[in-house]
Amino acid sequence: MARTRSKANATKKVTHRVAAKKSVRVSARPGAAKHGTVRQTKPIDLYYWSTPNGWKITIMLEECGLPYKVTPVNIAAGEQFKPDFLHIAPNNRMPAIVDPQGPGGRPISVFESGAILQYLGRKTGKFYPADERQRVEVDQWLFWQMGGLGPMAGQANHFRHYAPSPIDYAIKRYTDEVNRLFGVMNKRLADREFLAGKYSIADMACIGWTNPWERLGQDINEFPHLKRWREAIYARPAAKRGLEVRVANAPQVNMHDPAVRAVLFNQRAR
Ligand SMILES: N[C@@H](CCC(=O)N[C@@H](CS)C(=O)NCC(=O)O)C(=O)O
Repeated sequence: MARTRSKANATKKVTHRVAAKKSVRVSARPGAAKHGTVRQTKPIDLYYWSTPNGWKITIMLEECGLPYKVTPVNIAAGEQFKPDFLHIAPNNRMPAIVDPQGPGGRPISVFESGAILQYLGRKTGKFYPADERQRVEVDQWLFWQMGGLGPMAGQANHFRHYAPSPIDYAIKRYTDEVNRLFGVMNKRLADREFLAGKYSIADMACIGWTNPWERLGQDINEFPHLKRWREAIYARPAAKRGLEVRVANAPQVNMHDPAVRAVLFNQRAR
């Protein structure tokens, strides 16, 4: 079982050890350079802050039993703009990973949470089916999250809680859009256990974005299938562990602090 050893100082490297499986299956998709099994002997470096986008990756790493090492990226302190991090993640956003045992046995870095989930899914052959029809099912809901649920929930959260003065139009627009998206998910989950049928990276991408349903102005009880799905994911020990990976001082971030707001909001090209 994975053990999280969090440290008070988020700028230090925090090591989260997971039970490393002896071998990790490499995806058998057509055209893959290498088939068979690889032994993940070196931990994957995860650049992380505990947010819904970060949890996607901790859930997947925990579910796959891959060893990983968490390097906190304190986005409230501007660590996402450090040159070393930008080299890995040019969009100055976490999460990102460096897999020391990438294709051909050489290191590879990946940014964008959806791309990381797909990469780990192909690498392990887990939670991302190789069968094309099943893969399309997963991809649809993964991209639905990346282009819809995540950005809309992010804007709803921003305008509901962080705007310097309330803008009714923006609050209504994004709260309604989250409501619509929750409705889409609820309908989808009415006749299947998970978004793509079987549990997959699409579910991992979405779960964290449904956690703050109250902050997003929603009542989860209006979405019974969504509620049931949330409970099914939280009943998975690995998913729960992934969702519990915290950086010790993250909750202390004061979003009303002008210095934090200057880092996180209204950035322009640099
Ligand atoms: N599309 C990106 C979004 C990542 C993202 O927005 N990360 C946020 C935290 S949830 C971040 O790093 N923010 C830093 C900033 O806004 O400067 C992904 O899915 O990886």
